[in-house]
Amino acid sequence: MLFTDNSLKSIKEKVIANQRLSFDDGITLFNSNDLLGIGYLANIVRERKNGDRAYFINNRHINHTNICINRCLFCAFSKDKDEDGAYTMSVEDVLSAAREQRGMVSEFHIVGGLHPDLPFQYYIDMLSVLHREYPKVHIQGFTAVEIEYLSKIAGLSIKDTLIKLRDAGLGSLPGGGAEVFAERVRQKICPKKLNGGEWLNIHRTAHKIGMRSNATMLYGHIETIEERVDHLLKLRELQDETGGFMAFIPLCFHPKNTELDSVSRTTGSMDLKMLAVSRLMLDNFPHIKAFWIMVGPKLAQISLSFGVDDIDGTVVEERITHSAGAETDQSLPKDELAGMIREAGRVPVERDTLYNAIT
Ligand code: V47
Ligand code: SF4
Repeated sequence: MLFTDNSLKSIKEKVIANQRLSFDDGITLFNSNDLLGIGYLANIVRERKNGDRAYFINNRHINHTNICINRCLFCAFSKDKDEDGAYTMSVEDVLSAAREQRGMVSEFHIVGGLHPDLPFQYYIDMLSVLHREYPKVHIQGFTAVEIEYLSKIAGLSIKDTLIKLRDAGLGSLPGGGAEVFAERVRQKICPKKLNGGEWLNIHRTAHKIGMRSNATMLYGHIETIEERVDHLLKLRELQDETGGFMAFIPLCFHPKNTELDSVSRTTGSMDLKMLAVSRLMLDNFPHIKAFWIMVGPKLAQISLSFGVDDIDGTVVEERITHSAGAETDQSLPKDELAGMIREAGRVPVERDTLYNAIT
């Protein structure tokens, strides 16, 4: 591989020797325009960890309410309680949405806004009825932001909140709500949200009770590359401590219908670089996921040669990115996901939430 950027040479040596990259290496990678060079390096790590396998999951997203007291500036999904388009699904509605799949999925992915009035029991009931009817379907639900809010409503510690939710059927936590950990950024784009340390602590607590989780970063708005690298290193540090993260999912910002609509959409080069640099910096994360709903199926496919080993799943219904102008479909059938992967020269593996292959 011929590198067009000489500054990548020392990083190449570290990657080949399986050595950890530093903060400065992260900055060098983000500053480099040698996309093929970066992708080549990320592919080495990807193949070392996951061979030729590329994962997808047969899942169903359910967003139970869009009413949210936080109103983050980057969010086009949330509404105030009395605003047009505000909705809240009853527990019965959630069950009906789940029944549309007739139990054919292996995961329900449930996230929503911070509703001012719903009691803790609503969440316990939702999990209980889903778990009773579909005991084999893994429920991945509630971002750290929601867990913190639920702990306040329930008057319980984070640990006891997680245990109560787990007893009702919760299997793992999704990676949302992380945004960018830097306080400068949070003050500007999500001032009411829990801070970076609190997000990390909720995942730490989940991992300590044996619950696995994912991590995300929302990029392509006002963050600097230093803030991106700092975010990745904070995740890497927690993963060193607990080993509880499964996948990292960089989420590209969709500005339409948000308070930040003057920001341009991310480009293909930025998305691929973000995915590849994540693979290189997060040496202790087993999986890097390109959420095809956000980056688009075509780029998700190409990313399988740039560090990515997972393209998420069938999804079925997606409101968060589509409220913010995503032009992707809301669902892709299993055989199309598998076909995309095969055409990219990888071996499709249908997985469950915990990355066990479904045969
Ligand atoms: O927390 C909100 C982000 C997240 C926008 O864990 C936006 O496997 C882009 O976390 N443009 C929710 N992003 C989605 C999420 C997720 C998705 C798929 C898989 C997993 C996983 C997690 O979406 C939010 C926020 O960070 N978001 N608004 C927007 N306008
Ligand atoms: Fe609420 Fe989450 Fe949207 Fe922020 S990103 S406004 S917390 S739904």
